[in-house]
Amino acid sequence: DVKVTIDGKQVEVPKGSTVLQAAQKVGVHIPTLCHLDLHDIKMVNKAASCRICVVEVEGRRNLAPACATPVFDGMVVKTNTIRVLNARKVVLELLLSDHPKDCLICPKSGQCELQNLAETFGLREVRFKDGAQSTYRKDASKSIIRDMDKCIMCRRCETMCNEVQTVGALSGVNRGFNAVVAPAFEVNLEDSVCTHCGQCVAVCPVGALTEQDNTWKVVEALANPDKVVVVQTAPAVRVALGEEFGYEPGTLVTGKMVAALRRLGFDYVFDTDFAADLTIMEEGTELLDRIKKFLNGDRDVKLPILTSCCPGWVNFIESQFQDLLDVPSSAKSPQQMFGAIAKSYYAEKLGIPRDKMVVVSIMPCLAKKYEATREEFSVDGNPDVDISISTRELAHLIKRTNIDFNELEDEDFDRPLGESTGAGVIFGTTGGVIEAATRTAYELFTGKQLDKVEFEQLRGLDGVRVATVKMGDIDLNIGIAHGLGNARKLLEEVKAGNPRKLHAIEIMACPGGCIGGGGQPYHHGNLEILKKRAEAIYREDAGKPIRKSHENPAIKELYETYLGHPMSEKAHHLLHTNYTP
Ligand code: HC1
Ligand code: SF4
Repeated sequence: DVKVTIDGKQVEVPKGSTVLQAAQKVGVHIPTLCHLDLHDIKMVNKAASCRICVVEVEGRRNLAPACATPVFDGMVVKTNTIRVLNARKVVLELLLSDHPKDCLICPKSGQCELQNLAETFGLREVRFKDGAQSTYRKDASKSIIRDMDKCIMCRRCETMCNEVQTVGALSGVNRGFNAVVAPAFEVNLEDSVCTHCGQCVAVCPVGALTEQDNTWKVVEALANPDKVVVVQTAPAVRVALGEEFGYEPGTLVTGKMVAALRRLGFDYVFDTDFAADLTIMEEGTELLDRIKKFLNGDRDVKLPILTSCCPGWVNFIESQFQDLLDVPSSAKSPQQMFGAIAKSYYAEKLGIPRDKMVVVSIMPCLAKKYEATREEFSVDGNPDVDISISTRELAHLIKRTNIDFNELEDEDFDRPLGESTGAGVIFGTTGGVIEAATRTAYELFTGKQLDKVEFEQLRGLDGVRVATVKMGDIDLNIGIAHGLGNARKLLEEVKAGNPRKLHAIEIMACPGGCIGGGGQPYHHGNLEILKKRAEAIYREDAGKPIRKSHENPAIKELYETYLGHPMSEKAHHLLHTNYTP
């Protein structure tokens, strides 16, 4: 270890650490714009390009960037001298000289790291304002808006997309003034290999990458007297929405969220968790089906089965592993199962035609926006899910309509499509889908009741996890990956003949699963927040009276009165899909 003094405070850090790491250890905050260290998901953006983190090192003439300067024994660093502050101010002014000044109408306003710094530094004018400004074509996919005029070339998105997600949709092209981060050949994001996962949006410090905002479409639907507007809320929303209203990360706001949705004017407030239970019925049956065939000697059966509820992941396999397209479960995602059931079973119950119903989904995810528009998820041009908005967008809607969220009394979901179990809730965190499936598969396969529904061996935040669950006389080998780079590792294994003999694999595109989705409140680099959201998910599960999908009474009724049984012809038609390159 080496001893360093930072702003008069002594600290010992391992050799090879940077000044920034030493400062963090001793609680001295040094601002960064490009640098981002997401240790838990193995992402470090080391661009060292923005220079906002400069510090003074005793004995050195030039200021040094804290993120890229290694410590040495006896080093004395000052982070807040007038020279440092002046240098940071000039860096900001230079950045702003080539940055639009439309903060008032920028989608990132209030959450922008550049805006925050400009405010902290008390910038009231931009000195270098007469130079040319770079301008780029705006680009919008179904999920994401790229406004490269606002890009500060921090390269966080590139590191996320290439190194964590291994998608390679974004990279730096051109040099100098024309340099920009873009898809290859500068095609539109929609036409690139982008999976819509939204993780680039989650780390962009400015307004260069933001979500397609669908909130006004929701306002319009709610104002239309001819429509019955139904809303579904994804499992991971309730554990993060509170952050937008000042609650500690990990606070469960399920009851307030439901109350707020009623105040907004939705006719029925339902739960994607109901459809998650339904997914387990279909996917779990499919899993057991494949296993039974395998045990009966069928060597063509596709094992491991892959979960299919994450649309970013589906996009990834469709574009990058086209030879594996018959491996995932054919079950639609809960979002889409919900839409299909709402516009058939429930519309029939209400006695209305499907096009009188508008289905809105509240999702932690940006890829859900894209998924909702996929043609196969519509009937005669009428989509099963009409509008998908993110957790952040819901928070905006609630604030826009003067609802005092913090004062709301808890309310409960409507029935029957709001009835769910703990198994549905845990879908929202990595490992949860397969744990939910295991709870049901175990009981259906063995005919025995589980003494303990928690499968701790499937939980945690390691990027790739493998565990074995005893199911009667067979050992069920389960793989879990979250983050597409980790998914790639397991897929390569499957391609290489499945040496670990996995029977089922859960994959989620976003680090952490849906709790870390691209539409969640910004974590601003603090991944402790994801851990707290995951804990909240398991708390919600533990507090549910029913914790296994096959015991959900509304699901049982749906099968008894409408679908028949899992994988029935009707279920197949409404709840299953196939994948296309
Ligand atoms: Fe998810 Fe899912 S868990 S994909 O992460 O299977 O978005 O929350 O709604 O559809 O249920 C997202 C979350 C969500 C689906 C479910
Ligand atoms: Fe890459 Fe995901 Fe961003 Fe697409 S949405 S550019 S895949 S990080």
